[in-house]
Amino acid sequence: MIKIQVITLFPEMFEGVLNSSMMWKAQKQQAVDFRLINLRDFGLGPRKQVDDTPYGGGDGMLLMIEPLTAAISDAKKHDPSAKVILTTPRGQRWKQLAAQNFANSKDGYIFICGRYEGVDERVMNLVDYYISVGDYVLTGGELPAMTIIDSIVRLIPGVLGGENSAAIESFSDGETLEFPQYTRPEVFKGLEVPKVLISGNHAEIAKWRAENSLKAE
Ligand code: 4FV
Repeated sequence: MIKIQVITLFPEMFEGVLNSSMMWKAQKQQAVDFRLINLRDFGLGPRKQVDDTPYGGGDGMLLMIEPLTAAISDAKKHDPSAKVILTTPRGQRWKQLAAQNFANSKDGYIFICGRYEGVDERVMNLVDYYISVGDYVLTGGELPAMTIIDSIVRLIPGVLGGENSAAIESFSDGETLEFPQYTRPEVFKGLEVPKVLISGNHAEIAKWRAENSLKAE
C-alpha cells in the first residue's frame, strides 16, 4: 500500500478526483491510502495566517515556512519514511519513467501544493523532489499534484486490472507513450482501420505499433 498525503489550502479540490473511477478503486483495493492535510489548520495566530509578503519587495504573497514545516511534521508522524514532493515550475519535468519508479517504490509521498507566488525557499531543506508538470505557471500546485498522483496510482500493479495491463506493459519501457488506436467500425465515412490491425498477425501488429509510436522526449 502506498500512502499519499497532500498538503493544500484547497483539499476540496481533491474530493472529486480521489473519490472517483480508478483512484476510488485503488483505495478500495487498499493499493493506496490518501490523506489530505489542510495547510490552514497550521496557520499562525487567530487568523491562521499561512502567507506573507516577500522580503525584498515584489508582487504577490508566499506561503510561510512555519505552517509548511508544521504540516510536513504532521504528515511525517503519519508516515515517517515518506518522501516530500514540491510541485513547482522550477522542478524536474515529470515523465512516465519517473511515474513507473514511484509506483514501484515502497515509499510514501507527501505533496506540497504551492499557492500564490510560491513557497519560502527554506522549505527546500525538507523537500526530496522538486517536480514540474510543464513550463508554464499555474495558480496552484493542486492540479500538478493530481496529475502526478494519477500517473503513479494507475501504474500500481493490479489497479488498472487486466483490461489495460497489456497496454501498460507495452509502455513499461518508460519511453513509448502512444501509438494510433482504432475501434469499431472498420470503415467510417471512407476512413479505414489499418489492415495490419485486422490481420491477427500479432508480430506484424507489434512492429506497426512500434514504428508508429510516440516516444518520450
Ligand atoms: C507548477 C508547474 C506550477 C507556481 C506558483 C503554484 C504554481 C504556485 N507546479 N508544475 N508548472 N505551480 O505552476 O508544477 O505556487
